[in-house]
Amino acid sequence: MSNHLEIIKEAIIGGKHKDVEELVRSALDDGVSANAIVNEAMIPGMDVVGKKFSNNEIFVPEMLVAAVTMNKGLDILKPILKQSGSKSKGTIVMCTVKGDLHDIGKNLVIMMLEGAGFDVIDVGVDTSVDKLIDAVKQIKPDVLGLSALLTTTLPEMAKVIQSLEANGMRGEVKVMIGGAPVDAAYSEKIGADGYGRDAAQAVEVARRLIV
Ligand code: B12
Repeated sequence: MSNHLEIIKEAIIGGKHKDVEELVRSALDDGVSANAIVNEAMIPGMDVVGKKFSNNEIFVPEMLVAAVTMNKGLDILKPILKQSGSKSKGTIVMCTVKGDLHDIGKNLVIMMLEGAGFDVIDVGVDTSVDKLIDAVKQIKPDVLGLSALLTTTLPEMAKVIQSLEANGMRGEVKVMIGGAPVDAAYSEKIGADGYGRDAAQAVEVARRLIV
């Protein structure tokens, strides 16, 4: 079993986007859980990619092909992780904030939230404050989830909260934030309602916020 996980991790690191679907299917066929594939192979693989990028061992094209590989693998796992048929536990609007194109973490959070029975509306990446205000007005979600991976896009999270306040909407929706540069202190500083370190914590935070 651990052999499957090691091979999938290496496929992410090496950007083997043509092989990943078959590798994931083969692991599932041999009884490896979708959760293990995500948490013990794919995410650790992306961590290695990040470290290599930081050390100038790889560059944006390699990072991109690793991301494509990750997303192809996730596409296969999505229906398995998604819970069906149960009553919705609440509605969540999710996005990556303006200026930020990273969506792997957001997509994982969405998969886990859906798996836990929430209805999730994905408004995409590079999402402007105005688009989010419109989405909250129209969809009336219980929770607005914001993802950011760049230190330069973090301030967008504060802008969203300020704009909700300015529009008299802050009381209508809880705001949950996450992404690699985000932490609990930042969440408190900008007045968010919750912060999750990973997709599993995102589910815990959403459960706590929707009572
Ligand atoms: C893949 C990747 C890319 C891909 C993105 C493809 C895609 N479709 O997402 C591409 C190649 C496009 C890319 C581009 C860039 N990237 Co990039 N990228 C990465 C990389 C390697 C992995 C990110 C990732 O997917 N991680 C895996 C997921 C599962 O983890 P995650 O996103 O953190 O999400 C988890 C948690 O944070 C949490 N979470 C996430 N969102 C939310 C939301 C909520 C509400 C909650 C509760 C939780 C939560 O749960 C998730 C699941 O567990 C990281 C390095 C790293 N290790 O983080 C760099 C990294 C983020 N990138 C970086 C940089 C610099 C860039 C570029 C500026 C490079 C360039 N010179 O062009 C551009 C910026 C483009 C843009 N405008 O967004 C830097 C950021 C540095 C910084 N401090 O700001 C990093 C850290 C690399 C580095 N070490 O320097 N990147």
